[in-house]
Amino acid sequence: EETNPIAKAVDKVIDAVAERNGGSEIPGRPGVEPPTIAEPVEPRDPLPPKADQRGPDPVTATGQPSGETTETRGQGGPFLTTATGTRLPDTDHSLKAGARGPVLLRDHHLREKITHFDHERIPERVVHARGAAAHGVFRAYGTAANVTKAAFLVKDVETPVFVRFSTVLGSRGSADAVRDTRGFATKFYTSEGIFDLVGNNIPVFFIQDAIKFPDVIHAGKPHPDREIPQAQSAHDTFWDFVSLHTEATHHTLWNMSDRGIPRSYRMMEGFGVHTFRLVAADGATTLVKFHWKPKLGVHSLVWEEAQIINGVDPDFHRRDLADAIEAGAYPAWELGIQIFPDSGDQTYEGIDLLDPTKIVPEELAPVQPIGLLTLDANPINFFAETEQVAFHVGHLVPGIDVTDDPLLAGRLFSYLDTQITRLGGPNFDQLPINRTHAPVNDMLRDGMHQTAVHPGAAPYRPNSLDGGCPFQAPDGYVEVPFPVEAGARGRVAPASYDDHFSQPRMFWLSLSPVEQEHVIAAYTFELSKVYEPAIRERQLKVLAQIDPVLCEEVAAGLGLPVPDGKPETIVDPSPALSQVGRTWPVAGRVIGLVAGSDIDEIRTLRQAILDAGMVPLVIAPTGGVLPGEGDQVTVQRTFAAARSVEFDAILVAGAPAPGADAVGGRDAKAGVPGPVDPRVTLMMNEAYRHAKPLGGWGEADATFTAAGIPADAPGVVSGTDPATVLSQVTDLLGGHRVWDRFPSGLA
Ligand code: HDD
Repeated sequence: EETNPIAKAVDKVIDAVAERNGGSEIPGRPGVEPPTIAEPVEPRDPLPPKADQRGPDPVTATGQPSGETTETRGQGGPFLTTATGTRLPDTDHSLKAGARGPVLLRDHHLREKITHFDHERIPERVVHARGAAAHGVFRAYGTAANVTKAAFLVKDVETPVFVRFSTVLGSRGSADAVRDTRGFATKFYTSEGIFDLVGNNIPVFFIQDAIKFPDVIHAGKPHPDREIPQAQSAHDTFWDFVSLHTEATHHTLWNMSDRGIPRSYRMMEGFGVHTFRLVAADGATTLVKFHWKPKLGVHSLVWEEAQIINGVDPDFHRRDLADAIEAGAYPAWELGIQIFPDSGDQTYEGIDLLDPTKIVPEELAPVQPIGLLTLDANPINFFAETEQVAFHVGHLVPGIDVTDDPLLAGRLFSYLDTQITRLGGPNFDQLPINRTHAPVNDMLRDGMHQTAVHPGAAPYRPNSLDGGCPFQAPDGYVEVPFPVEAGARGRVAPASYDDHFSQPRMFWLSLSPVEQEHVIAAYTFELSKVYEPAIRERQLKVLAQIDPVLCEEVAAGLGLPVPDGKPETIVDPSPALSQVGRTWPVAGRVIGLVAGSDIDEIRTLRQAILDAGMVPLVIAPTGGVLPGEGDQVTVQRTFAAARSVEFDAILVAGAPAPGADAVGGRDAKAGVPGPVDPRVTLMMNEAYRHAKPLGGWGEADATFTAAGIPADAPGVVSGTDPATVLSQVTDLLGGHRVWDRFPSGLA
């Protein structure tokens, strides 16, 4: 029968917990004794990975099937040993001369344990240090077969993938919802070798030449003296650099737009950024740009919400991705390509395809779908998979070639190089998560952390000792013999690279008034954090080149005069760049349900929300279960733990909550009659200001009034029938937010 995947997953978890507890059910369920979680006194099987978890496919270091299973890997056995397999009777006490005597240096187990621990961390990535990843599968539609011979793009071929999302600037422990670019890196384990598409959620880059990468990153990272601020661009060095280096204008504008604060990794677009060259079976070549289009649509947080999230739940995006996959609500993206003829000059409609600060509007070159990516399993071990995965733009397969984009050229060097430090030597390709699924017959030998045992005597070519093997493959990877433009050697760039403002203007003009307002607020916020007046003034001059209204509004916010200067180019907007105005699936959206005293009503609504593929979270003054007859309803968020940012919409049940004096009222223990609990008022008020759909029935109006929410405000649904209110709120969620609620002085 067809049931909601989330409901199914919840049942699965309940069953698994029940089984682990020896057949009894989970606490909070009818007639169940709470389980005792006692320390086992004899070995028993470890818990297997949960249903939502999968590790890298077990292949050997040379790509052959290993015969290994997930269960046989790591810490599966009953008895503790040293790293070399000697059994240990005690790991809780150091070896001492007498109970109160000195610890002895000869304690090899103590030394091994502490030494290994001392080296548990590896250097974090110099950029994109904080990330979250998942396993999945890519299924090709076959529609790219006429432009590329890549085997994984042939119709119906399924390719395992591992995808890592990331922020760029923050360190490993920083918060998720910062204003930043997001990485979107995909490893395709194809039958012809690994293909890595190492992209971002923003289709352009700050710089046109890789030699500037250390500059832009040094400017964006925290100040070198005090290491402040963490994981953000709102500081002097960043704005100093981008106001001087105006080729960064386009990317910076995207960062200041809603794209800089995605609602979820599941709701971001991804872009390969550079133009790539595809090669068909007959040798014909085509230029393309890669796009990932999320099935759930492209959605963002609002800035205040993002800031609150970073304190309340710094793991917001990481948790959201893992929870969705665990619940069976698998995120999916369509891979698409924009196709351009491989003309000699590598331009399209006057746009330089080798300039990574430029896009080609979708209205000029539609994105043509070529396959579907579905993420369906969480990693088993964060370090072994998410941390040790090594992406490289030079991991290419026959049918996909790079272009002469100078940004890409530097990247082709950087990724391999950085992994050698980060992963401790040149054999990181042998780590389980990085192993190709294609057979490996390289002649690379030895080195730190070599795990393959290479047979044979002749790792060189030509040889006769190993029968001449491996032979060069006639169908192997060949670089396209594209002619190189003749010219004098020099540190130069083409004239087209000087246009830094026409596309930022196009992006600005493509946004809806609400989105433009958010951009103005973002620039005003960031520049307010800049101490040096000269930098603020200089950046205003840059904004004047994008748009006069943008510049005036930000100048007004900063209390600075509007500089001279105006846009010099006339451009058409690209409506595809706006995120607002369409309707999207609501799968996985989180609805907060402020419980009333009618437990039947809450039970029914909870189920209705689950049936719609969304996630209900029951909110009540205190934890435990809601009092009442029949199946119990567990409270998932107490007033003390609930904060608006966790919910996409909030429903307030009509009758007063149990233990409260009014709807969402004070804890009965406080015994104070009257006003709505201030924590509920705050929650509702924030949700209102963040333009989230709100609903309530019966006495819920008291809560809205206490939170300063006008009864007739857009997207506030009051009624008498909870089911009708839920259905209207669900419709509103399809548009992500109640956009009319933002004040718009620009329309
Ligand atoms: Fe990069 C990591 C994306 C330009 C040098 N980059 C990294 C990651 C992503 C990108 C998603 C994280 C991969 C992961 O999850 O492990 N980078 C981009 C995009 C760029 C770009 C879309 C421009 C179009 N990057 C870029 C340049 C350079 C680098 C120009 C150097 C010249 N990037 C690196 C790196 C990193 C990296 C230093 C750090 C960690 C790593 O590679 O594995 O090599």
